[in-house]
Amino acid sequence: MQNKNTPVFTSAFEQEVFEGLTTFPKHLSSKYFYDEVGDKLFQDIMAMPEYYLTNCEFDILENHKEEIASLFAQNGDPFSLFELGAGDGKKTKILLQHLVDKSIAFDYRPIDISQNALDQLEASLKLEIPQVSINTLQGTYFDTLRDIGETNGRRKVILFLGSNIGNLLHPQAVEFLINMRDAIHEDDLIFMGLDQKKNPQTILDAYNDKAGITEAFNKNILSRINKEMGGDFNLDNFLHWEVYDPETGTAKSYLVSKVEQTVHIESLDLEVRLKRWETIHTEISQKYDDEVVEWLAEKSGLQVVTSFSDPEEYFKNYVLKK
Ligand code: AVJ
Repeated sequence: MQNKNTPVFTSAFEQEVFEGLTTFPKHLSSKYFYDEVGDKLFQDIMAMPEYYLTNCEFDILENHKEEIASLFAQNGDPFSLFELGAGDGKKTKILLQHLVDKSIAFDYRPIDISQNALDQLEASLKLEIPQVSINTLQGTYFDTLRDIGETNGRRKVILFLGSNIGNLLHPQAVEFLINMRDAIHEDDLIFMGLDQKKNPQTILDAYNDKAGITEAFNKNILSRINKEMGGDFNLDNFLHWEVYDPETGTAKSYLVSKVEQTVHIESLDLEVRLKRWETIHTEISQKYDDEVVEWLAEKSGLQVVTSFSDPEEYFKNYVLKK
């Protein structure tokens, strides 16, 4: 398949770029959207009116914080609040503030792939809610789940907000949930936000904003290849294209080549040829309903304890345990 010798990769990112661009159909992983520029673009996305997910989850946390906090606190033993993919922590701060106000004993352990995001989160928390004891951990979900599993002592609550698991296909999501299950004990909880199936137009609009922020976010992976691997992608030669399949609940993002082109990536010693209208698949954003969540939980050896929703049921936060 490969028309070049496989180069020596200096990172997983390089290896995945090489593999994704030397296969058919081409693909790149959305986990590489997030450098400093990508983090900022995602914050801009969360602030867009079309991207309802953030506001819905914010409202759910705001409206149900009492109930959520007492679920987390259980019998009052101190617990560790882990958060996978913490990002800017904007929504989490509602819970953190409430836990502090209720004098509930906990420490906060946000995890993110982006050290930049963690630094910003830690700095802002020191200013806004200085009572919170915070320990950041940089890494991928898979690495850090192992670390969580090896952390002994306090009861654990793992936050996984923002429908972040939606970037995974169901089999990978199950694998991931099994890893989560292995990282927790009987009394521990998982609190997971999952975007719900709804009017397909609403979903499409959330991933296809007129201002082009999502387009810039999607194309940031090409910018990163340009910057970090000496690529010469011309971003104007690509269209951002979003599709949503209401049957499967899967939203998919593509970069579509508007022209026949050859791209050179220096550090991979790679020439990438793209035909006119050829696609690079970059992201899935899976949408769920209660039945699918029950099924995922069951496949992963987890139980759904309860869930919280906004009035329109656009978004739900599920509480899971072993
Ligand atoms: C951060 C994975 C939840 O899929 O909705 C936003 C990322 N992509 N707009 C999502 C994203 C395009 C987002 N997640």
